[in-house]
Amino acid sequence: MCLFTVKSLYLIIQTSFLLIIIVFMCVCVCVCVCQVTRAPKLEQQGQLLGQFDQKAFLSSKQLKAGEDPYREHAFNLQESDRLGSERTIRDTRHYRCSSMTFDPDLPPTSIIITFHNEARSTLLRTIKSVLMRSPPHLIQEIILVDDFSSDPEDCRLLSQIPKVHCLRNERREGLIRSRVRGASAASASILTFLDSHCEVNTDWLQPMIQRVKEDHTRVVSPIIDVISLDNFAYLAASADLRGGERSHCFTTQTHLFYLTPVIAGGIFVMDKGWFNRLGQYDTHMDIWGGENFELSFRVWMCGGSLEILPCSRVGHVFRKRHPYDFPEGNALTYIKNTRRAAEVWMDEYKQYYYAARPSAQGKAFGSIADRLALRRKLNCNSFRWYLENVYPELKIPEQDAAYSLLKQGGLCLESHGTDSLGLAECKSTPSIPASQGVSNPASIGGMVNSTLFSLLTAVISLSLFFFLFFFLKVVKTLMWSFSFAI
Ligand SMILES: [Mn+2]
Repeated sequence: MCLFTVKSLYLIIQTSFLLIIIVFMCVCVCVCVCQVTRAPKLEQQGQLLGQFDQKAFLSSKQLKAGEDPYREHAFNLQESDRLGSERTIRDTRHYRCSSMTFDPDLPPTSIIITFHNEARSTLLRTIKSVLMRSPPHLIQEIILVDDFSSDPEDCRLLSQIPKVHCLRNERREGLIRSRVRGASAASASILTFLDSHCEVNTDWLQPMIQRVKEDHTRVVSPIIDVISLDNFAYLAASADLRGGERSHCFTTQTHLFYLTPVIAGGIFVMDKGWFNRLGQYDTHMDIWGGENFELSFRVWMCGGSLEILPCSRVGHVFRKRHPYDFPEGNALTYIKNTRRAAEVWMDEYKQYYYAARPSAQGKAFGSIADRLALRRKLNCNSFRWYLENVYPELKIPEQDAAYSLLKQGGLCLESHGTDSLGLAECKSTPSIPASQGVSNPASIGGMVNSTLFSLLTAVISLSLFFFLFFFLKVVKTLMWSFSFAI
């Protein structure tokens, strides 16, 4: 009788221990690995969208049966439409980011999104992700600039969403002049430029506004995660910037940032006064391309700095080709824009730009007199200063024909021997040492950080489990020998 009670007690203890450990492990793994953005409640949804009828907006422009889903937007439109206007995505930040604190009095920002014939589902997802994943008091307004899309209805309908205004260009102006128009209309003191096929992640905005509030000359960018153009999977980009080297990572209390010589340019936050003082953008640049170099050189050389904040994450659909046409041709526009950047900012180093792009010689690029005057007025540093102080790792050809690389998201800023800088899709180069981060897929680095904690927890739980298992085995044996002794 006594033995029976002891045995059942032992069984009960054993089972409860097992159950507790299994539940504990499941919770740990779920909380840490599958951390995702929170879905908004239904009543919140109503408040977010006001009178806007998202079902009607999305359903009136669906892909027809048999149509190539990649044709119009260079991404899988069918998959984007299937996802609808919102979804939960994985929180790709380092787990320590979620414990960061911010000033309670952060200033609000105007979000500026320019678009040209964007797919309705991706554009609406961009807007909704901003409304759902930003503290409402930090969003002063969302300014859409419709760069003469074929259907003016997109702009009109989206203006029905609370806080959203839409400006429509009367002719095709390109990203640069559209952004300047949006910035001029902005009423907040901080500007946030966003691409039209993005999804912002948990607490993306606060780290960037915090850094700009502390010092208005900082221009800050998030880590840009990759949204697959085929299946729209949200993939974490590597947090290892500057070729996997972490020496430029600083922390001030809890705020993590990397200084960067160039930003990708699609997504960044900048003080409006500083944006205007630095001469906004070079509005003689057309459509797209090169403006990120011009802005990056100008910010650094004229007294500001560029940062990437690993605790701020925004997903972006990287595409392999431009889905829209350039009125003067893709290559000509890119050459005109980059040539303007080189002529105004690169001093004697522009020879390397021409060495890499001999076709740029003799191509028209318009007058740069006003930009040179701006550079003099702002008393900016030389390009040599920029190379020596901001990007000393970049070996210029006359010193060393070494390979240098800066990576963000799926894009790489590369210099190969005598080639000049260029932002393009990352090429896998097996001859480059792994330490330079080239052969590592972009998604792995970022995941390592965020899953390290969960792996550790799992290992501890497993050890605990085996320890208890063997401990109970020993107890069991002892009990048996004890019962025989009786
Ligand atoms: Mn884009």
